[in-house]
Amino acid sequence: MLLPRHRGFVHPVASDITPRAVFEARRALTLAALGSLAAPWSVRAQAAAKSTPLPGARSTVPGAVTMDKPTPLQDVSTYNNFYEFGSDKGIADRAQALVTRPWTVEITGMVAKPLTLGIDDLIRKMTLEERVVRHRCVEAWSMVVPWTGFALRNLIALAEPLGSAKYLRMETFLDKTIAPAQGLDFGYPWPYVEGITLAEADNDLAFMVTGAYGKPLAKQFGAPIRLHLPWKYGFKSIKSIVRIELTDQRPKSFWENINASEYGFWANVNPDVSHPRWSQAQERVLGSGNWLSPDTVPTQIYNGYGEWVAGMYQGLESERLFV
Ligand SMILES: Nc1nc2c(c(=O)[nH]1)N[C@H]1C(S)=C(S)[C@@H](COP(=O)(O)O)O[C@H]1N2
Ligand SMILES: [Mo]
Repeated sequence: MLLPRHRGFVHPVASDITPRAVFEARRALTLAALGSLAAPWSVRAQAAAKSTPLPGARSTVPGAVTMDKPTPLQDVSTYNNFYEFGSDKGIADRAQALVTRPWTVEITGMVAKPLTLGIDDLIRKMTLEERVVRHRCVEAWSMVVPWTGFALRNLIALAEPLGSAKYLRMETFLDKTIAPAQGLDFGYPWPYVEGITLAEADNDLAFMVTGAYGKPLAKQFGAPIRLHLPWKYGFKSIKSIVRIELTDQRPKSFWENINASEYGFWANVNPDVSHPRWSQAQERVLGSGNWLSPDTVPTQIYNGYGEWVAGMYQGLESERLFV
């Protein structure tokens, strides 16, 4: 991955952080607004608004849903990594070629009940919640996004993993008529693949995303369904997923196949472990700043989510846990 040209960054300062009361009122409004969208989204969203606690302190992940101010949609939706549509950040237009219906997600491998679900049936099965979380790209930029979706574990549970399963291997679509870059020979091992341990998939913070900013997921964000792992570098958060395989073999990811020395399996965020080509100590926060003098904030270990995730790595200190 190349260090991106950065445009428009600003870092949140104390006055930008939304007071809790305002934040909670806004969340309530957002969930109410979700209910007015088209089916099946609205069916679930209305149910979610009625039956699930509002995010924030009352979420299934107490305290983890941040009160950070979301990065403006305009910035997040025009600066994307989605290599299927090219290696530049301006892929949003090209990504509109993605055909998201019909779309199926297969859960296979070491499971008692292999499943293939149409995306709308899948979304109807799940209870949606909204989470405002930070995203830290390995290229040292970050953003705050209000995602809608559900805990990954709730999806995996439907397939009843066998005791022998240790990892999840996830795959993106493969179709060069939609994503011409997949037909070009740059030595990229398409389709995009990512992997995590079953323990990581079971973590409260491992989130499957089907919406953002109160709307169904825009194509450039990885519609119709993508992963978000807020404590890991962004490349682990695979977009436009079609297959999840449970396995006892550690999956080799797309980026690990391209350059294992730069992109390891664990890839947890750590300001003290530099990427071989740049420091990870600071991050440029996507926003409304001036690209000539981008504002930066210090990067936090596990992207600030250590309280929820650090325990998973106890006893694994001999592994290369960061980048
Ligand atoms: N299929 C696929 N998933 C992907 C990528 C990609 O190129 N292809 N890029 C990753 C990287 S490097 C990042 S930072 C995030 C970017 O997500 P965003 O464009 O929604 O910000 O998606 C990740 N998921
Ligand atoms: Mo990234």
